Amino acid sequence: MTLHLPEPPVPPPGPVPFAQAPEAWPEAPLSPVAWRAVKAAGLAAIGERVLARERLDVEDGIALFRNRDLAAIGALANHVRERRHGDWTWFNRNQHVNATNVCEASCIFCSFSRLKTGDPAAYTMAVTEAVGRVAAFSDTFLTEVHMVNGLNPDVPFSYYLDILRGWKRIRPDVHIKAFTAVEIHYFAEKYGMSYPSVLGALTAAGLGSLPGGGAEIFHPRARKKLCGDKVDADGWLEVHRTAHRLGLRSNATMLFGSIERIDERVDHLHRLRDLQDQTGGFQTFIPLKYHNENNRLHKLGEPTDVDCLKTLAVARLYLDNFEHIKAYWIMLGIQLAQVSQWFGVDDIDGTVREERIYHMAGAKTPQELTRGELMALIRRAGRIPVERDTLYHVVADTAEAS
Ligand code: V47
Repeated sequence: MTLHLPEPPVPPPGPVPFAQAPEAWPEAPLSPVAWRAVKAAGLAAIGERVLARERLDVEDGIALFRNRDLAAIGALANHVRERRHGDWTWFNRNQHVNATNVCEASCIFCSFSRLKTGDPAAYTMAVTEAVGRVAAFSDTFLTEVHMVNGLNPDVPFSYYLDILRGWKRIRPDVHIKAFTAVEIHYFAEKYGMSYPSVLGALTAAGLGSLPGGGAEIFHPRARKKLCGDKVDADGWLEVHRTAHRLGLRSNATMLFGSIERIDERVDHLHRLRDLQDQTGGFQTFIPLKYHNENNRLHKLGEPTDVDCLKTLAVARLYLDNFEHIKAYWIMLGIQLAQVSQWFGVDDIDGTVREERIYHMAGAKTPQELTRGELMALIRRAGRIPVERDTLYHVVADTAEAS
């Protein structure tokens, strides 16, 4: 089916301002002990640039990943994290919905999708069911619904518009963060629309921002192996560029710890930093740890905790124009999410409720944490919990730090 919708108006290009000024926090010096560790790790030159707020280059990124001294890398990342956010760690109250897992793409790391309608465990919720998932919690405080889906060839574009409209009807105040760039690209191809018209129609129906999924690894060698039949890096980045131009904020992810090389991780970070320089529209970077159950890469081990912490820390150091680095507690585990707050992380995502993608890939974390549990896990890690909405406004009566 082809929908012919008018192109939405395009605001003038230009950077979108950060929600919070990077200079918001006074800079504390790196402790002498930490600096000695940085020097002993052979990272003095990189450390000096970090302290001077100078940009790291590709070779620095590779050197950091190759360096074995996690404590030294973490100390630098923590310095940057505290420079931007002090002791605050952000979280939100959100709900995840995956309306369909039917997916034309065959990404070898994915445990969630099913190729065809009718395959065992394939599902497509009726619009009323998807709307009902949010309606069921109408007495619970919520600021965000997060939806991502498979690339389902059997539903019309109106299916997604109706879900968004249904949610807005029952929860007009809730921000809807939905559809990866891969889905937006798929809608454009399948329904014969441009990126701006897809995004314009979804926004008119209630979409508030884009999540960061589908980025995987941008480098063509790894991408071809991991997910060769979905949109390439340029397409993914172009969708986000378009979203930012239309005034939508978005997130970015990187699937790490499967078959990618270190230089491919740095290439990935570099491409994101480049686009952020041009648009300023990314809010948060979320490194996603590869999970190995129930997918075609199951023979691979999962990345170690050391690798997870290092990846979060290097991301904090390399992405000097990203305001937030998120440790998604669902995929990292609660304890590592706590530790990560000393390795560059300032956000741990939200209450979540009903997560499928990671639990089908073997995640052992709970399906949901309450606001109290999230706040306790942040406090026990020695940080101050601050509840936010999707766009990082402090939720008024829960500003613990103010
Ligand atoms: O795009 C799928 C990844 C992503 C596996 O924007 C896997 O706030 C590891 O993007 N092992 C979807 N990773 C989740 C996502 C996300 C999550 C939380 C917050 C936000 C945000 C975005 O999950 C996919 C893919 O990269 N993924 N399967 C797996 N076996």
